[in-house]
Amino acid sequence: MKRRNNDKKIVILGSYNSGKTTTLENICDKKANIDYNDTTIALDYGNTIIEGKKVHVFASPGQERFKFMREILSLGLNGSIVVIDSSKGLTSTDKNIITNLNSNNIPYVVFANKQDICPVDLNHGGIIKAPIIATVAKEGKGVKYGLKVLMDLVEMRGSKERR
Ligand SMILES: Nc1nc2c(ncn2[C@@H]2O[C@H](COP(=O)(O)OP(=O)(O)OP(=O)(O)O)[C@@H](O)[C@H]2O)c(=O)[nH]1
Ligand SMILES: [Mg+2]
Repeated sequence: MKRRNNDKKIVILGSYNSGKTTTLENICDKKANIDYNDTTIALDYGNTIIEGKKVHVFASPGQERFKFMREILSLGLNGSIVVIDSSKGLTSTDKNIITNLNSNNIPYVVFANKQDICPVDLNHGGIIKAPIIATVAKEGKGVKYGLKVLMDLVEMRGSKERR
């Protein structure tokens, strides 16, 4: 990956099977996956251009045994999308991820995914300190809008830091 100064790095996190790979596939123009039997075992990568800026998007594996990949992929990130399976709610993995993002002050959005099988329940006990966006990743619903919301947060962070 060629990363220029203005390029942004976004990492998609969340529990096993929540829809991270599907989300990446719906927001990126170019993409590659490393998976086995349809579950991500290393990473997914894709990129897209938003308002003239290149955005590199990585999706982590959800299985707990690949937690180390989540940590490697998160190095130097500008922002994160946490994809939750709304039919399961917030898992302990999701809670750990969100707590980490909160304490490191990283811009993020939460995708309440699989709204087609479970209509929105946005009351997640108050730990989410970020916009929650209803998505149906497999139909591409809400995902591009959600990325745009995240990129606005990332931009706001950048302009605060430049002040
Ligand atoms: N009903 C429904 N199914 C979805 C949606 N998004 C993804 N899926 C399905 O959920 C399953 C898992 O999707 P993936 O995108 O592979 O999930 P993942 O989070 O990358 O999974 P891991 O990499 O194994 O953690 C697949 O069968 C998808 O087709 C959605 O919005 N609605
Ligand atoms: Mg995956």
